[in-house]
Amino acid sequence: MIKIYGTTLSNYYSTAKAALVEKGLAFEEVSIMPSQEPEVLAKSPMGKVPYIEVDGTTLTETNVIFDYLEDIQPQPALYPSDPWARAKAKEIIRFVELYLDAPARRHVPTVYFGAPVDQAAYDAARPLLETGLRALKQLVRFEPYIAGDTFTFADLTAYFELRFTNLHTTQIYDWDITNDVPGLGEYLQMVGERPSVNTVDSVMQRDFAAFKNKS
Ligand SMILES: N[C@@H](CCC(=O)N[C@@H](CS)C(=O)NCC(=O)O)C(=O)O
Repeated sequence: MIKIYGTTLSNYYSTAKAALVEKGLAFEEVSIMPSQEPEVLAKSPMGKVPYIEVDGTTLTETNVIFDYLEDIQPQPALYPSDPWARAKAKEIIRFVELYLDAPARRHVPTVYFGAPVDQAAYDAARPLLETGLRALKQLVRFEPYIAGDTFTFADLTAYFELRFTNLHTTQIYDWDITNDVPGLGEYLQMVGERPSVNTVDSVMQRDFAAFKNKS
């Protein structure tokens, strides 16, 4: 059985977990925080979560995990079969990760752990996020899904990573990014109602609230 390692506080962990749920694959969750400790690095070379373990070996990077899941369990398909449409879905995934999640992530110490706002991050991340949103606006389809008329891994990525981005922009800049991309707010609401996403997100929200209460 596939084991998925990480924490329910992680948006990427939630993305990969929702992909397993969508695929109808049996899996076991192992709770672990990202870390640079040797035991974690031995399984996840960057110390990040999520990673999955199959037959004693591990695989990292959420979009690589997507590809593996699609190969071992082709149905229900979570990528379009047409090569161009598939590549366009992957393009959205890449943009969300590199140009939105990554700059927003600079504020994790503040948003997750209550550290003071980092002025260098404050100044650097905002223009990057503005550029990322402008770029994303060119790619999104909302027909009704982000990459077209079928639900794909790009929707899982968009839901968890853009909500993560918005949590950070709202708290740090008082900036709701759903106002910048027409249709984004309604789209996120629709995806959030999907059973796989709703189930995984509810756990993430519950655990995040408990984590914030404790810290
Ligand atoms: N590119 C990675 C990103 C995963 C990631 O950034 N995970 C966060 C938790 S949401 C993490 O492990 N952060 C700790 C770190 O960056 O050292 C993926 O696609 O899985």
